[in-house]
Amino acid sequence: MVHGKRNDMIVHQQEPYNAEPPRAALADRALTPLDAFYSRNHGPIPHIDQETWRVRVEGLVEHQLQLSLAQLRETFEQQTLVATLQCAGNRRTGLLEIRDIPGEAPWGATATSTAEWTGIRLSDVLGAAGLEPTAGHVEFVGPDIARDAKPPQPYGSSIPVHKASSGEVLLAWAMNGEPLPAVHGGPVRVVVPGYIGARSVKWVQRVTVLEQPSDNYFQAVAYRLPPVDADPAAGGPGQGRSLASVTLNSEILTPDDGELLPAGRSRVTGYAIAPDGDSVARVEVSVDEGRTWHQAGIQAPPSAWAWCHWQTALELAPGDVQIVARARSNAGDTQPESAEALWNPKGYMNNSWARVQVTVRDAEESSS
Ligand SMILES: Nc1nc2c(c(=O)[nH]1)N[C@H]1C(S)=C(S)[C@@H](COP(=O)(O)O)O[C@H]1N2
Ligand SMILES: [Mo]
Repeated sequence: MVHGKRNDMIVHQQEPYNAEPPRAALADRALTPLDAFYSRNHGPIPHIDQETWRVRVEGLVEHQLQLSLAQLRETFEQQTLVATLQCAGNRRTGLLEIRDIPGEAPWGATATSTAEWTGIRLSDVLGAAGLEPTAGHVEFVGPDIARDAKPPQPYGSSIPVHKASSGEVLLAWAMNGEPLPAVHGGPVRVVVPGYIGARSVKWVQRVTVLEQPSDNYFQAVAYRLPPVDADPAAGGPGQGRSLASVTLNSEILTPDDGELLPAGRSRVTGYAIAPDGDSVARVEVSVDEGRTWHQAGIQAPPSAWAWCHWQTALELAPGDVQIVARARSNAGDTQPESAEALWNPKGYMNNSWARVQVTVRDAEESSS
């Protein structure tokens, strides 16, 4: 098992390791087992001794801190919460059908997973350090050198102080009750519920309070939505919109794309997720290209920052059938039908209708 993952992970890259699980591995499970949780890495996975690991807290603070894992555990109240991580590149394949996106992995439906995270609140650490009045953003930096950055540099990101102080942002050392595996940022990572996965910095070693957003490549250049006609190589600080919250989205988890099904009633399941602060209000499924829609049953999400699973049973007639799903949020957000207008040169944030193609055999064919 490479990096403790199932053997049937869809591996986009071995080094750095980038892999997502088969759709069925996520179906019907509020929490994703560790061996199926997608993993996104921009550099080599460091193996850090939890005894020697330290995090420094500095910048616009009254007291600089340097804390070991034992000090984090002893000094601050433990907090556990469930949060979904979702890569901004999740569902990029839908954008690749519109136009090529060189240099970016073809993530499918499952660059998203959910865990129960245990650690301490970042807000408690910032409280102990004391924020200066000019504090505007909190930057996180890891030790892994990303060679896809220009120039190559340690992976980093930042979030606004209002999010950092919200109490839901964690410095986490456990995942589903297990010590945080190295591939997911152990011994300690940041978890920013509700935001794109890129902000949840793994192996965090430095927390710096800044006036402005981080100038790290992954905050200032990548993970922005540039204007549609921009040259991807010419992206620069301040160009386009910096990504923070996830967007309203849904996917189909069973049946799988390309699956062969017997005619009759078939169970269709999937996940849906709402932007930070919102919730999924409705999921609808169509098997006639969106002419008629069936409302799916939605399971209560395991937390305010997590996906919800949905399911329905549909009568499928023999032939080639496209199953389509779309969600609506409590705020009235909807998913666009087509990915056409969503295409962007880095291939982020595809939230067009989910589609899988299945072949339905009639009863005689299946028994022969
Ligand atoms: N240090 C570090 N943190 C990182 C990354 C990275 O490459 N290095 N990748 C980010 C991205 S883009 C995502 S989507 C999530 C993925 O977290 P996971 O590998 O635990 O699923 O980690 C984020 N944190
Ligand atoms: Mo990501």
